Formats: sequence, structure tokens, C-alpha cells
Amino acid sequence: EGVAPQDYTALKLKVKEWAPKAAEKIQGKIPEGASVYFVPATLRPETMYGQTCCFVGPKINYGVFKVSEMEYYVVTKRAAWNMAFQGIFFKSDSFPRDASELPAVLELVGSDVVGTLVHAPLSIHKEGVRILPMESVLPTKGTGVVTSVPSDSPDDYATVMDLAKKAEYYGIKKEWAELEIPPIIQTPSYGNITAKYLVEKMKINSPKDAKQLAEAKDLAYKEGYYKGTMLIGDFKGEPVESAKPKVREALIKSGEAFEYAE
Ligand code: A2H
Repeated sequence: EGVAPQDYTALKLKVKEWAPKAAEKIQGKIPEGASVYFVPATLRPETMYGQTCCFVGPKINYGVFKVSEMEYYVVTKRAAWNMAFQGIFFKSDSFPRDASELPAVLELVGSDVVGTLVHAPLSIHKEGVRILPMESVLPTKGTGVVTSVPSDSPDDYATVMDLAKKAEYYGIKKEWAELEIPPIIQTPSYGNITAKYLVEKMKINSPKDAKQLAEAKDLAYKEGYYKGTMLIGDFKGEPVESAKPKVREALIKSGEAFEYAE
């Protein structure tokens, strides 16, 4: 990780239906009718059409943080602390002095929220996508929530394949990991589902093949960014390089995302 700040797009995935354990814990802690959002941080906003699920680390601790009377975000405490200094929770300049001053209403463990149904902005899956477990989510990066785009992220592709194969072991429904993977970006070298192409070509068999996945991630990122063309959405036919900031701006303007840096 370099010293230059990462400018993430923080996307708002609204909860439609809580998993049972989360529902029990949240009971009475949030006003009736309030909106709760899972907030993944992404560097690839132009791929959000292809979201098929959203990952949390099953052993990671998350907080539910109050943004306003009727709006709450699920992120790590570390991310909430950063957000507090980026004007996301507090309108004025009243910054928190320590973590106890963060507007947390309750804590949840990742495994509590697995199975929760959320609305993912731009996703072709309008009926919603599920919160699913990913062992490799780092608690020290972004918000600790990672939205899954298996068409363009080799990590996401390898993880959804593994989840579908071992659904019982993970305590999930197989079909939650098997939503259709739509083509989002056409590339000259890897076709229109770059991550699948690379994972298969490099014979990556597990989300634990960290070294190979890092290599695949690098190839996918460069090819998609410099040579990719959008196949879907308002900027269909445009190069990824020019579509990317436009998709980001549109998401921010519509209130479905905000800027988050670290
Ligand atoms: B990206 P950087 Cl389609 N733990 O979003 C593990 N991974 C995390 C994370 C965490 N706590 N927080 C964010 N990320 C992922 C989309 C995407 C991403 C695509 C292709 C590549 C890609 C959909 N997943 O990332 O270390 C998020 O996944 C590869 C660069 O800060 C985020 O963007 O550079 C990216 O890693 C941020 O990684």
C-alpha cells in the first residue's frame, strides 16, 4: 500500500430483509421505517451493474452507525472513525475525540448478517443480492464491506464459485451465490467476463490462491481500465477510462454513493 490516498466510491446497499440473527440484535435499536445501508468501498464504480452479492468477513466486527435520524451505515469502527473526519456523520466541525463518541447504535459480527437481502444500486439484480461471507476481507482496509462483481474481480469470482460449491459448509443457500454474472466490460485479450477467463486460464481453484489471485487482479485491472469498453448502462460503448468517473458522479448525484478516502 502506497502513501497516496485511495479515493474510494462508498456505495449504499439498502437492507430489504435482515438475516434472523441480525434482526434479533437490531430489534428496538433503530426507529421504525429507518433505512440501514451496507457500505462497501470500491475502486471500480463502473462495474456496479454486475454486482451479484456483497461480502463481509464472517469474524469481523461491524458497527451500525447513525448518520441521521432515519439513516444508518454498517461499516467497521475503523471506517466510521475515518468517515467522522470526512463530514459523513457530523454536519458541524464537532469531531469525535475518541471512538466512544462515534454514533454507534449496536455491534454485529459478520456471521450475524450473512443472508441479509440488500438492494445494490445499478445491479441488474433488481430483486436484491445477499450478504455472503468472504474469508479474505481485511478489517484494516476500506469499510470492511466488499461488494462482489464476479465478472471483473478475480477474487470475487473465485469466492462465489467456492461459496456455491460448499454452500452447506458456509451455511448459505447455494442459489445466493449463483446469481447470473452479466458481461459488463469488453476487453481485447480476455473477452467480456475478464475475471472468469483469468481464473480459468490460470487454473485458480480457490479463493486462498492469494499469489495467483493478486496476479490475476493486476492483469484484469489494467486490461479493463486501459482497453475495456462498457457493454451496459448509460455509458455503453464508451471506454472504461472515461465512463468510470461518469458512473461515479452519477451514483453520488443520485445519493446512492459518496466519496470516501483513506
Ligand atoms: B474492488 P485497494 Cl470489479 N478487504 O471493487 C479486501 N478487499 C477489499 C476491501 C477489504 N477490506 N475493501 C475493498 N476491497 C476490494 C470491485 C472491484 C474491485 C473489481 C475489480 C477489482 C477490484 C468489486 N469488488 O479491486 O487495495 C474492492 O474490490 C482490485 C483493485 O484499496 C476494492 O475495489 O487497491 C479494492 O479491493 C480496493 O483495493
